[in-house]
Amino acid sequence: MVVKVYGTVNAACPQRVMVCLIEKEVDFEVIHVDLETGQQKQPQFLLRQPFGQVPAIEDGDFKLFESRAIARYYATKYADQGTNLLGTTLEERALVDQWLEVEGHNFNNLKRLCESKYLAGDAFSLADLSHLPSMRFLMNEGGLEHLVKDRKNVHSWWIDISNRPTWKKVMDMMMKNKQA
Ligand SMILES: N[C@@H](CCC(=O)N[C@@H](CS)C(=O)NCC(=O)O)C(=O)O
Repeated sequence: MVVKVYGTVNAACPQRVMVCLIEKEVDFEVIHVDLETGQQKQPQFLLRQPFGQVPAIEDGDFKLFESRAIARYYATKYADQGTNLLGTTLEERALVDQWLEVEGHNFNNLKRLCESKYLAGDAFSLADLSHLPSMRFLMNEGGLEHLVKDRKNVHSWWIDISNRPTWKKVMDMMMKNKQA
């Protein structure tokens, strides 16, 4: 049974989950929730996500909401499949968690990239992945591309992570959805 992702491919938080599932080579389908008509606030959807937001997932009998919790769940559940997004040693894992928290609560602190290629060290991780949707929004609809381009390390990091085939797949899904 494939994982059901409730949300829309256009929104940043469901995109965080989708790119994680693609990195972990987990099949999924998107069950469209129409944010424009407020479907996410309907009583039936509030049973899945009590705050009336997307994404939420259904994986067999298991249900979960909050995009970072979902991403962490799949990165852990499929630790030996696809890209290792969590690090290997206890310390590497702690650093991934630390930078994931920073992304969730303090989005703008990317000075760390002066010290390492990726946020939690030398390897791409959940902490980098989690930035993809909000960075894309910031640089496009947000009109703040200069904030990235003016910072050499941040720019190189962005070019690297946004060119991952997995993120390009999510972007293709978004484009197709917009054209439909
Ligand atoms: N902390 C939540 C935030 C979810 C969230 O803000 N979702 C947005 C889309 S990116 C949404 O549902 N917006 C519509 C609304 O708030 O009514 C998560 O990461 O899942």
